[in-house]
Amino acid sequence: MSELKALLFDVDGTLADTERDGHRVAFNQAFAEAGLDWHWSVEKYGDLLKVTGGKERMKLYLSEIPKAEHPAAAKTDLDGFVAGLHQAKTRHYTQLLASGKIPLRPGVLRLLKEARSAGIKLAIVTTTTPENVTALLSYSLSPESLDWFEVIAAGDIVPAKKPAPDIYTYTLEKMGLSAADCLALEDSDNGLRSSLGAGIKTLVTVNDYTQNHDFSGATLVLDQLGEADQPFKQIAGKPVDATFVDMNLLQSLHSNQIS
Ligand code: XBP
Ligand code: MG
Repeated sequence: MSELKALLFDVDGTLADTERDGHRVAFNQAFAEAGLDWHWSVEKYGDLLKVTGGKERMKLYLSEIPKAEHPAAAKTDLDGFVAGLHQAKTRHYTQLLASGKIPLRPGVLRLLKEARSAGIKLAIVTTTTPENVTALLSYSLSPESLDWFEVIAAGDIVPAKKPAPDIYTYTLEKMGLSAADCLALEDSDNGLRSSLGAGIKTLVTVNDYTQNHDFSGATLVLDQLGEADQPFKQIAGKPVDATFVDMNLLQSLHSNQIS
């Protein structure tokens, strides 16, 4: 049995609850700045989250609007139009993160520190744009935390985004590790399908947008990583006798001896 050598962290929804009050708000700010009458409500954004990638998400939204109503710039150069909007959105999003409004989820900082103390390698495996990872870690954690991660695999670095396994297989290759050496932490069905597609055991912490997703194949599904004074709620997976996720629990999940 391979020992646990690395934890592979998803970002949006896993490290922090970034979608509803972060990305969605930034998209709407970019739309308003561009003079578009587009506004993504909390509910609409939840529908659009079925597509990963902000540029891909805007193209999905456009596909739902009659072509005659598309902005002129979208008709002449769709990719250029979407790329320009996405750059503006990323600027708004990183400004939002700089305001410190998006905290890390419970247990994330504690688990990162425990893993580092235990000599476990860390990586980021995300669909979001690299600048967003830099901003989240810098503002919600610390600038030096960027060095905690051996690999930061993000955004367009791979041809196919989650749920394709590409971003996870890319990370394994860069780290020189096998799937059996690792455990992934995810929040969504797209993310789980991506990590499982790469053969990696996965722990899921759900959020408001993903709580009803299909998490078949996950090793454990929780409402959060928890803290000593803030126990998690187990949603699926073999019952564990822990109340918060620590390295002991992750080691036992990885080696199949459910504690
Ligand atoms: C979540 C995503 C991203 C974000 C938006 O990524 O699908 O597209 O919603 O970020 P993950 P961008 O859960 O894999 O961290 O606009 O930069 O794509
Ligand atoms: Mg996610």
